[in-house]
Amino acid sequence: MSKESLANLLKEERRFTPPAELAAAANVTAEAYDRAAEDRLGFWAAQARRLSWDTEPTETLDWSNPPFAKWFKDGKLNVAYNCVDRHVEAGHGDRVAIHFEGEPGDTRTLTYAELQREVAKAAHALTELGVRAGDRVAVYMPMIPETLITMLACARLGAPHSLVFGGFSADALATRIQDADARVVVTADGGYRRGKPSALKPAVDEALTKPGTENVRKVLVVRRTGQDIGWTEGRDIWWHDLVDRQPEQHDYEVFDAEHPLFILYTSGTTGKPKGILHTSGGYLTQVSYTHHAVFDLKPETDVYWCTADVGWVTGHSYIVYGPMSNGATQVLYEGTPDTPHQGRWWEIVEKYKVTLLYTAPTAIRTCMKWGDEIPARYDLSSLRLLGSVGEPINPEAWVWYREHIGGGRTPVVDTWWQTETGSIMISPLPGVTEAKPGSAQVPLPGISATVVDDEGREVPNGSGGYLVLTEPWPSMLRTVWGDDQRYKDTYWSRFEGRYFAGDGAKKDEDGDIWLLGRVDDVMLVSGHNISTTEVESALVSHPKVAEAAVVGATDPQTTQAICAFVILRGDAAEDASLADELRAHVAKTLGPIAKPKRILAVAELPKTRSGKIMRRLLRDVAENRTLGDVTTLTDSSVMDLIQQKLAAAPASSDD
Ligand code: 6R9
Repeated sequence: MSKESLANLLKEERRFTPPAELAAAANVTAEAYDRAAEDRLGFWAAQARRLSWDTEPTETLDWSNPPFAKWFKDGKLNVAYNCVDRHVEAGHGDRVAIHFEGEPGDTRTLTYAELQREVAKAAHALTELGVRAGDRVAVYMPMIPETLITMLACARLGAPHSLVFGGFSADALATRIQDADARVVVTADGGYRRGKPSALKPAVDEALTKPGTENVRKVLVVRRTGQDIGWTEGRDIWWHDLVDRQPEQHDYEVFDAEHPLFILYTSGTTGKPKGILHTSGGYLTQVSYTHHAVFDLKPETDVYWCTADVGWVTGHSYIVYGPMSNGATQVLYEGTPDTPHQGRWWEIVEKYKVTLLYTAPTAIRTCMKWGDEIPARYDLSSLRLLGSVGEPINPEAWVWYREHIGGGRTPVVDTWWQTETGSIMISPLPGVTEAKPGSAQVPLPGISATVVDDEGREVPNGSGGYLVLTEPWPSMLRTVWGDDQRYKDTYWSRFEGRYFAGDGAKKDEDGDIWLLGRVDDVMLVSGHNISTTEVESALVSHPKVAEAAVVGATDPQTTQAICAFVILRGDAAEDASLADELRAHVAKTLGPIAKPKRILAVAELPKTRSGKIMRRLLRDVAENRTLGDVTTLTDSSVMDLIQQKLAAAPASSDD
């Protein structure tokens, strides 16, 4: 699928210039691109000065042993000091760090001074449990302040944390504990989700019966829900018994810039999960800079809210380390967007007067499905900037987000990055870039990215291929935990000397980058490569469709046949002509070759907790296979419903 289809998607030529007021006061202006292009390393050395170093680095990058990078290697710092204490020392102790909103409606406010005391106590507590610099701490928690406090306490001690999503099973947790050889687990009895307590501790108990987890000496447990839990004497300790009695001051140690900060596992499609390793100085420099640049944060006046789960990399970089290194005031919400009603998020925006909102396309499309009238009931006029992350945001959802959430005023920044990149890499700058809905557009200042063909040649504007990063960047992963070879093989062997992201992408006529989804998801139909993202975008541009997931199912005639699963908008009926109508719409938008062979209206799509559609599972159902691993799914009953529906629906016969 080529130029014409992309041109079709772009044909409305919707462009949005930055609001004049925002542009005039923007943290970062167009000059940054030039400065970084002239002297990339000098640019990053300047950004490193955003941080407080105990020993200033003199060397910016050591790339003598690629792909193993060392950034700011002779610099020394403490990450937690940078995220908390220094703001208090600068006189901002009374500034709110966290407005916590529990799902049941309980609230808690923590200023930076209070946070400093809580982190100090937690650091003493972990030390009492035997945690030393270098020891790994597994964290299996709900979205509550203690989770952030634990992460910062680990950072303070130089003990890398490894967060595991609360939604993961005991097996998934055990695998991650084993791989990182964690010594302590921090958890809670449970958290609130969808209006009820959802247990966490039983999964920890089960995980710790599995071989390879014997080195876990202690389990620290926050009481959140008060539900009954099992207890292992000598191993389990209540947070309130241990942490509350600790001193409120803690002297921090300084660590090398390359000291490990955290491990975060990505599941990938095959093989055991990869432990992505991030280190301290380079990571903190880039998350701090990108948060400042992309969200235009004004710490004195903005109220920032990132809706991601803290167990996802977005939570690490844009709830904890980026915003807190910048002294932000932010909202932390525990629960789901529709508990107790579908306006909960907008109620929170109104209540805290949120100015900057960062969320995922899947959430935006879900709100589109629920209907425009829900956000319309709330005062969202405090918002001045919206962000998106996690999947390509189709132009229709982008425009809806700007209109119905951003009141038609706010810029929308579509931010492309990965667990592996640590920070945002490709994104508009809100005060600079003329925005194009659906495109992440340009690499940030100091970042070098392009699109190449199979042979690694840079493609001309108007063509597609593979996204690569051509120069090392400060917050890049340093390796796969315990597996340097896998690090090289996965990311640095496909194209010599360049980082292979695994995403398909196109450059449009202006050279702006459009992300097209994972390379593994590209479909082959009668000799044509068709990206799932493009067909999904075409479907969502039809007024009846809120969300779509497309997969290629094996087909004797065409190699693969396009199979589409769609969620309809609130008021759209599923009638007999729907499939034909949608097929005709895709044929018109993208061309007849992209017409889905089967279209199925479903109530929900299988998604991970970070909101990514699990196309692998949809491929399994479309090909009548038993389902692969479903442990990372938010709600596993979704797949049963889809299977039943598919079994009842006749396949379309023409084409
Ligand atoms: C931050 C995060 C990474 C993958 C990435 C890509 C997809 C993320 C995107 C996007 C298009 C965007 N992705 N942001 N695709 N446009 N703005 O999501 O990390 O969970 O590791 O996923 O997500 O496919 O390669 P992670």
